[in-house]
Amino acid sequence: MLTQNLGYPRIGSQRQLKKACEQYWAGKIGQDELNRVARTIKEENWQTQLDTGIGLIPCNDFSFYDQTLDMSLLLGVIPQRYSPVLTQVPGNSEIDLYFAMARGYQKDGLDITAMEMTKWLDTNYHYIVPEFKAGQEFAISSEKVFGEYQAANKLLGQRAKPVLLGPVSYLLLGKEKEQGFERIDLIKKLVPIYVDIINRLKRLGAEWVQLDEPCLVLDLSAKEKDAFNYAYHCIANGVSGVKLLVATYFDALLDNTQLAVNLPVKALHIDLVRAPEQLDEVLALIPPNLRLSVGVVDGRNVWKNDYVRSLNLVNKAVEKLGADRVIIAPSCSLLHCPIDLELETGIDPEIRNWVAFARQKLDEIAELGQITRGNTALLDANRRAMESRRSSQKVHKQAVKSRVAAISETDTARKSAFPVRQELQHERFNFPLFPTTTIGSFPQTEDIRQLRARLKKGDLTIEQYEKAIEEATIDAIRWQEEIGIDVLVHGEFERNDMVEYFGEQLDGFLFTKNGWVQSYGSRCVKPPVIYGDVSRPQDMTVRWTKFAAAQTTREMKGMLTGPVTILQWSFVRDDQPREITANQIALAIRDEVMALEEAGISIIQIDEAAIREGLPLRKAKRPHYLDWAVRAFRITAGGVRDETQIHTHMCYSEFNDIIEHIAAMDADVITIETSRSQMELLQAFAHFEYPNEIGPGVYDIHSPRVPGTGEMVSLLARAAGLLPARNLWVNPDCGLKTRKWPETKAAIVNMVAAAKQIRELIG
Ligand code: THG
Ligand code: ZN
Repeated sequence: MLTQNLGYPRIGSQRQLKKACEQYWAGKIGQDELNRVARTIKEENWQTQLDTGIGLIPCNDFSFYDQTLDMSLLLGVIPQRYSPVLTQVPGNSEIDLYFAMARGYQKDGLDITAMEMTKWLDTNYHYIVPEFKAGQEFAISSEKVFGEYQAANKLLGQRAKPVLLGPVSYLLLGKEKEQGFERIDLIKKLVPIYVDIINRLKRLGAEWVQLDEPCLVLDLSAKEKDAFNYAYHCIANGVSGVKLLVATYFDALLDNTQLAVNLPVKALHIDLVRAPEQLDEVLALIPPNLRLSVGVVDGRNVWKNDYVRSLNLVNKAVEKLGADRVIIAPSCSLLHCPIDLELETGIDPEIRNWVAFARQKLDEIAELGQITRGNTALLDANRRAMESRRSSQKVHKQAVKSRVAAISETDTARKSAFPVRQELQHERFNFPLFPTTTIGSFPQTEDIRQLRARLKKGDLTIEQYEKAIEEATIDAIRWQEEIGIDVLVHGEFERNDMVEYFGEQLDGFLFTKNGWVQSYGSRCVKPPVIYGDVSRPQDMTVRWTKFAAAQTTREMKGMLTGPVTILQWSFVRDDQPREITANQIALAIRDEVMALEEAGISIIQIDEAAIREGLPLRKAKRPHYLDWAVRAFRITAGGVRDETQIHTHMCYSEFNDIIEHIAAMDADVITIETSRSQMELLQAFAHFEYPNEIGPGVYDIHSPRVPGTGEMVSLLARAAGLLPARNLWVNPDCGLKTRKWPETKAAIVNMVAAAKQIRELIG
């Protein structure tokens, strides 16, 4: 039986690509060195896959920043504003244009904004959104895919399989930058370019080409379905002698099954980890000759594969199709997994035996192939590992299960309704109109990062480390007092990441040393692994929050991450529904909230940055998710007194379709990212007559640009036109940790001045 992989992590096992890119951007290395690092990573990845014995091995899954941006360059979808990067700056080349599209270009007398970035379907990976205009033309504009195929072919021969984002998903995942057309109508102009690309790959020797069409698992309009038919019939007519594989992932095909199985291609890949139930329907409808790639090894999570379960699925497919029409594969690209479990020393050996990273998943795919060829000896060790995880005391904590089962309706609601709480809180705090605050983090300077690194290495004692963090915290507090912020934050200098920090302290979580996963560009995250029932052995944030509060007479916000965001940005258990895990985390965070209140903290922010991105891809599944997600948040906040003010924060997203659920969270104050959309987002809140208090971000922190007071005043005036002034707060967008101090200070000083002006204007 054939095996294949759909994509492999490209950051390098030591994050070599991150380091090389950042050095290139800083002008510390040249293009030759950057290319050398890239070549080494690609060759190592191919060699690893070759050694494992995988049948079809992907190429062009490498990217310097993002594979969707690679497609835009390949297809010539390059917005006009980037032309000067090549025409006006001698010495720049394609890679500089490419990085300019990804990151913007602010040097050589140019000031060009970056392209928009958004989440890749329901993952924590971000892609660069293609920008289309009405008269959009397409033309092959980069040689990368061909060069990469040739390099792979040299190493792998016929096993190298170029990967492209398919034409329909490429269009659907982009956006119109002008009015008066629909991007899906561009399919007619786009498809001939795909035909050219595939024919060129064929001439270079490609036997298989993989076209990713994740949009086949979304709710599609009739027109979008037609576009799939149109595109693939044109491609099938235009190319010959090359086998096309259409890859779908992250959910079931459902009502698109008929469409997908009848596309004129050689093979269809389906995700049987997210949606095992779709196998029956696909097998019932599959025409003769179409091969089926069964995604049975989880590309989105870190659990060791359950061979018995996978083989049940594989065998069912083989019974219907015969072994030569079935391909064994991971559920999706392995991009979303950490790279190599071998590099993790220091994980509890019992738990380690339940886990597989990308390299280990390749072995699993190869082993599943071997088992179907009769090597059943491979089953025993796997069975033992599964049994060990199912029955382990480390996973199952009766006390936690009982507590979740006992959550009552009163646990999920504040004592009084918001109007009562607002009265009490306004009396207690006596803030001016338009009170000022920030979202939580302050710049994580190189000095601060170094402290943590030195502590880990043993170059600093814990006392020395804490002393230095205390000093940074005090400095930040003094500065906030000086400039007159109303609600202070401690700056989070002691935290690495808003999820990892809590994962490190909660029971039931495992954290890794090197389990990096690409989040966007060179930025990576190290998601913790939730392996067991979650509980909170001791206070997590009280020490630092109390320390900070004691340095000032002003209000100090306690800062926590909410249960849905912790869940969303961790590797989660696959042996129980997500909502149960969310409730367990919610109880742990609730206990932390109560401990902060007990310690005298009167304003507590519970961030739910990721609540929107947890939304299921299919509309039909959304109401259930929103019910349990909102309930989990309400559990965290439900225990405090009416006078205690609960804040939450949500990142930039479309709120229109979920506004009633945001209101149902019933936070006293919500801060949202709005500055990039010029307060457009607030319209959803205004239209809904959102009852609670709200802090629309008044400046975009994603660039070092310092906003003027005037522009912030006019944004606030706009907000005050939409919502009652007594409900409005003043704050920036989130993410100051990625900024430097000089621009942060200048911008916040202007923001406080803006608050004063709007008070005079409106008060
Ligand atoms: N934490 C987690 N997931 C996230 C975010 C987060 N997903 C969405 C969004 N925020 C992604 N944004 C970032 C921003 C910065 C970084 C990562 C994701 C970052 N990472 C360091 C790097 O790659 O250099 C990691 C090193 C470190 O921890 O010091 O800066 O905030 N979980
Ligand atoms: Zn945010």
